[in-house]
Amino acid sequence: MRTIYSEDHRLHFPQAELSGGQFVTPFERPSRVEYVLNRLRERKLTDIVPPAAVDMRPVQALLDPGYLTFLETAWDDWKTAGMEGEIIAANVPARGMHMDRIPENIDGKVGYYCHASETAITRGTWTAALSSLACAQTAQRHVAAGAGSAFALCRPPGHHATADQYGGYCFINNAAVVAEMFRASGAGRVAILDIDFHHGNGTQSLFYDRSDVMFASLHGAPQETYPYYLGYADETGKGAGEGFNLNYPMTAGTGYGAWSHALDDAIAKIMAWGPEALVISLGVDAYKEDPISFFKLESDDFTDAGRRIGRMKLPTVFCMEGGYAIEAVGVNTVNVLEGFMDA
Ligand code: SP5
Ligand code: ZN
Repeated sequence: MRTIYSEDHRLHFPQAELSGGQFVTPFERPSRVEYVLNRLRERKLTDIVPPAAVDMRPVQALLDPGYLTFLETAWDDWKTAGMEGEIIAANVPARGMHMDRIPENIDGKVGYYCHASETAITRGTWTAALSSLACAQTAQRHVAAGAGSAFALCRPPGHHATADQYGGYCFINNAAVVAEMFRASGAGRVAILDIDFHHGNGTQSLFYDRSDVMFASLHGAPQETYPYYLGYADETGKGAGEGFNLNYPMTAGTGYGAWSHALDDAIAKIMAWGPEALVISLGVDAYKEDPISFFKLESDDFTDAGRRIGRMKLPTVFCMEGGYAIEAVGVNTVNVLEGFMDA
């Protein structure tokens, strides 16, 4: 399986993440990717290529153009306004306030376009986010051209980003753009299966009223963990999209027994629908040692999960999402890919 990778991800490395009332080194940091690259090489998965140029057309179609302009210009606007530090949202349009009026002031704009203030924007964030997107797009073209699968080693990740909000370490929803590109390249039905520990709120929101893209997510229950305000089992889609959104929230301490049961259910429902392409939001933060998560998967479980996904026998693009037990991220990620190829 080919890996698409760009070193430009390194341009996104904020100094700080707001966590537990303190500023800490972000959990989502550049070294995560180094562990994945090292493990790919160790396992001789050495077909690692840089992405082609990003294509903004499918992105403009799916995401809010004002949001994209904001991401592109936020750093300069922040500095021009005399702000000393990195961009961190200090305000949000909360209950009872206007949700649809965009302030002119950059501090106000930041809150309008952000849903989680743990995520900072810094000088290189936009370039890095575009390079991450480019990896996903190149992987999609490779698979659309007939390769059975591809791995987009995306960083920063994407599945928490909506049409007009960043957060959860995500800026552009790579997996959603890949699904949209599969639709544009002729697939009538596309499934997105999200196995990151966190609910893929961004992806869900982008396709919630659509029947051409099915979204399934296995994640920590929103009562107990980020993103807190979405990801309940009764969110099944709306309008034409009713029945095309599947959430599997699970409680703290969930191990591979219950988790793989949910995976099998999601896979069965996806297969019964008959999609022509599959996008995997590949986070490995369901791992037992993950510092911000609470599932109990072992490294071998990721191999088994990959095998179950591989048995779907669908053209598949893997987009890297989360995973913060840094030294195990490489093994766990590559285990999924090897299980997939072994199926
Ligand atoms: C892509 C992805 O996995 N995003 C995850 C975003 C999680 N945001 C909330 C992080 C909360 C960290 N607080 C940790 C306290 C640890 N004791
Ligand atoms: Zn996650």
